[in-house]
Amino acid sequence: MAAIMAAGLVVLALLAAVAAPAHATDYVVGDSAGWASGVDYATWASGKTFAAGDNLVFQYSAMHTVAEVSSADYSACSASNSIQSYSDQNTKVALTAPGTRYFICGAPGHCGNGMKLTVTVAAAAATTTPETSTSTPAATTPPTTTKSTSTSSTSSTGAAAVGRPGSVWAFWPRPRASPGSP
Ligand SMILES: [Cu+2]
Repeated sequence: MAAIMAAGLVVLALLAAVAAPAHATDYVVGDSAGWASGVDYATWASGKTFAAGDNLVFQYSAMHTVAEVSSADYSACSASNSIQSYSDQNTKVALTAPGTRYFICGAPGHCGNGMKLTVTVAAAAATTTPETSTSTPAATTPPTTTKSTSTSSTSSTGAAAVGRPGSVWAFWPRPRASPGSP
């Protein structure tokens, strides 16, 4: 009886694992090891794809903290200018936007011993960025009297290009040779 129930739980867990990745994913940093000393977080993050909308979950004991820092402070293991710092031992950090995030432990010496994590957040999977190339005309002539400088500079370069005969046709795509010849 107990074995049957256990098997049923395994099946449910497998179904949940398969169904999960469509939406936001909570990544427990370090998996079962959590946020602790002696874990290689570069290896932990290497096989994962973090997308905007996912979350990092830091689970740690009272001897550790989580500090989100800049790239420079990440390299220097400095938590004194942290962007955000947490010590509640169960911290969920939302990866809201694409980019690179840097986390270190604020306890003295821990970051230097490898307790640091950087993740690269990709754009959300089904994001269709609209083509909003605002091509506003730049012909906003200023009302002041400084328009003579701009017109003279453009006219001089334009005259140089026009002055070379055949310069336009030099870049015209020539017709290919007869098809079939190698
Ligand atoms: Cu620590």
